[in-house]
Amino acid sequence: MRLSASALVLLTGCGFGLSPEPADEPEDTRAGETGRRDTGVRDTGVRDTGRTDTVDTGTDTEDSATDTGSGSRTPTRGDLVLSEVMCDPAAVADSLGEWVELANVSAHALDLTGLQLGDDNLDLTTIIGAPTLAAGAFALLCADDSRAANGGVTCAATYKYGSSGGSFTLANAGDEVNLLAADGTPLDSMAYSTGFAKAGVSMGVAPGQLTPNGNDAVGAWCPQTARLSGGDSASPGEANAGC
Ligand SMILES: [Ca+2]
Ligand SMILES: [Ca+2]
Ligand SMILES: [Ca+2]
Repeated sequence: MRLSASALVLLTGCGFGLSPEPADEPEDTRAGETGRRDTGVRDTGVRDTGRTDTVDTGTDTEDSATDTGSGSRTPTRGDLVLSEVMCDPAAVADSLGEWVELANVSAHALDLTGLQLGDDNLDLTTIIGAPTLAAGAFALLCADDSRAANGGVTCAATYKYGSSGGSFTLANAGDEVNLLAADGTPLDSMAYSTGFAKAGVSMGVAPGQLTPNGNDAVGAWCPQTARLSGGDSASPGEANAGC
């Protein structure tokens, strides 16, 4: 019994020891070749996947449906309105005193991080700061956030002032203001021509026209006459006076 069992073990061991060896060699070789080919395939796959993910994440899903974690959400079209512009400050230089006011006309707090301002010549710039704007509230995006320097307004964020790429200005004769979400989605725009901007007086949208389409008519905009500490007139950060 013991001998026959040992013999079986030996025979079995020899049998398995002989047969796998020749079989392993081609398998290993194939695995190596396949692995090299897979590496090339995987590189292509990773590139493709990365592009797809980047596009998907930056566009629809997160911006339209995801809270930002602080109870606010990223704005979509209809949430924000360009409500007031100080195109031609008189108390201070334009490079210090220009600003754009936004109104949150949605029912949600909005995370303004990454908002972009530009004109039709693509003077596009991303705001500096990460403000949250409460539902129904107004906030200023400014060339300069120092109240002592900018004519006396409080700013939620700033932008790079200038009329070349990566900066933004409000021309006195005529210009456009385009507001884009962080992913480039257009949120609102307005345009004006000569005669719209008045020295030392901002222009604001009448409360009844405070929608992305309502502010497209020049007649919806009117001078804001509350006096600022610096001497100019505007209604920064608060509801506008009617026309
Ligand atoms: Ca100006
Ligand atoms: Ca508009
Ligand atoms: Ca205002």
